[in-house]
Amino acid sequence: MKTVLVTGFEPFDGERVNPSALAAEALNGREIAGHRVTGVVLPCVFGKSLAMLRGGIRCLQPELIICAGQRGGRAEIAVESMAINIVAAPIPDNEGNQPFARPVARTGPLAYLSTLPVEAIVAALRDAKLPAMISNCAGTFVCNHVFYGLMRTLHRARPGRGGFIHVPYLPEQAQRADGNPPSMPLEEIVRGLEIAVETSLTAEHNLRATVRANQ
Ligand code: PCA
Repeated sequence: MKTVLVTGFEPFDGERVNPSALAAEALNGREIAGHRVTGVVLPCVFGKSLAMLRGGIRCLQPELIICAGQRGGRAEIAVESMAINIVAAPIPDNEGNQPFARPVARTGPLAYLSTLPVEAIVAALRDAKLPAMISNCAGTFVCNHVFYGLMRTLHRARPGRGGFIHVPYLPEQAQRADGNPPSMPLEEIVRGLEIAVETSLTAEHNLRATVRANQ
């Protein structure tokens, strides 16, 4: 059976959980649209995360790769449209690295566009009554670094569908001393990523017009 790779990240910035890791673990082994999902948790460390992702791609040869990460403070599942060639870490990664004002790849282009059907995924998520949006910036921390590295690998070595999705905090993470940010139950995050996988495997076109009409 053909494979889909879904990745999440380990907890970072003092959190005890990362919803993207729990969702990748929940999807591991599931069959979606005739494909078997392999869920992998990446370290929240510059360099190592990308090396592990590339190792997974080499070994699994997946048809589709969706990387996910946590973006605290947002209410929506955010389907990222592009990865940018810059690293500017606002906080240290899990090994204390805090690179700043560096390119992800010295000789790479300024940006890569996601090859997921971004608009079609957002439309499918909204049809399923899940809050969803297109995001045009995945930040400048480890998620964007992995997203850029993924798109560079796909661009250079093996064209295919791949991209990045940010997910909100879990309700338990939103009980904080410094406010009450939006959150989403794990079941909805898992369902959202499942819909993203299914849409990416089945959508022939990017439904730009549909999403515009919904906004
Ligand atoms: N979110 C961070 C890194 C790991 C994660 O889940 C980010 O948005 O860069």
